Amino acid sequence: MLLTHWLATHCPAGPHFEPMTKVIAGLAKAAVQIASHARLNGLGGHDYGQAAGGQNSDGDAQKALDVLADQLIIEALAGGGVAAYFSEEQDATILLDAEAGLVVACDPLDGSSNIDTNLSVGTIFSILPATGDLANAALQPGRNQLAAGFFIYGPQTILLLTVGKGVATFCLDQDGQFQQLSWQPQIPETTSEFAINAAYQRFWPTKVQDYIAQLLAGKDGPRTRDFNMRWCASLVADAYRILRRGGIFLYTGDSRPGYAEGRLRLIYEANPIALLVEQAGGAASNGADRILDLQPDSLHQRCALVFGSASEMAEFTKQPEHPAR
Ligand code: AFP
Repeated sequence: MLLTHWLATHCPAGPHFEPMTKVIAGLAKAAVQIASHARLNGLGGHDYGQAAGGQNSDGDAQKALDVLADQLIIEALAGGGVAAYFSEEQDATILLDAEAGLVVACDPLDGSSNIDTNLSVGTIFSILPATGDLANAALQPGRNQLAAGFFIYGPQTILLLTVGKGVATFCLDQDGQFQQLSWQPQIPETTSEFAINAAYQRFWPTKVQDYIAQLLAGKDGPRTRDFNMRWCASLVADAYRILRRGGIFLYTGDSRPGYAEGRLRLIYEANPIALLVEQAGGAASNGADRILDLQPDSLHQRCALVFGSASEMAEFTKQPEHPAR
């Protein structure tokens, strides 16, 4: 089934039906263009991994494809249905159609430090109901999301999408069309695989230190089995793997300056990933509280993000907190 047909037959009926089908189709159109630029990076004099000269809201140097992806999405959303657009690459709200009923929050190109290493990158999106104060309409808890998903640009370009009734997946075919896959993600309840950037171990809270030490102890330790580790430094790639075969992903706060709340952003990274993960039977928290219940205070605020297989999430959550040693 083509994405357009799936949208027409699966988006919830009601006032948001028509704009939601238009918005998701618009995001897919932008994703086809982003995928093409990523795939052809280095040809025609283009180097999309190079610094674009600007900085994003957090002071991260913007890559050329960060900026291009953001512009392609804005152009696609200007087609209608969206009152306001919020982006990792934009300091302020982009007001579009004040009469429209939806707002969209995006990380236009997640994992951009991987562009010139030919690793998977992606576009993460969250669709929320527009509220009266459009400038702050993204400041809603993630449980309000009407739809969410991400495109991953890797060996395949795949869309993972939820409109609140499970997760559907679509693969970009050779004709530039998203075709539905039979895969409907259900995260395995248990796992023996974890994802964390171990380079920062000395900065982790003691709860994370103790938990990871137990996993590393393997079958000789309290978990009585060996664990494997993966870290893609691309949230969409780690999330895709976990949605496919289970696992637990951890990016919590740590003692590095500026990392008290970790690295990932609540509104346009943690919330959409958390909705997909819960819709696929997993769990997502900030280490203590459900991500989707967190009330954002500002557009670019960071939050600790732990997600994955439900039983492993319970194992991490019950790990006692200790004062810093
Ligand atoms: P970039 O977009 O700057 O590459 O950051 C990617 C990311 O936000 C997320 O996709 C990764 O999970 C995380 O950062 C990797 O962070 P570390 O570089 O600290 O491992």
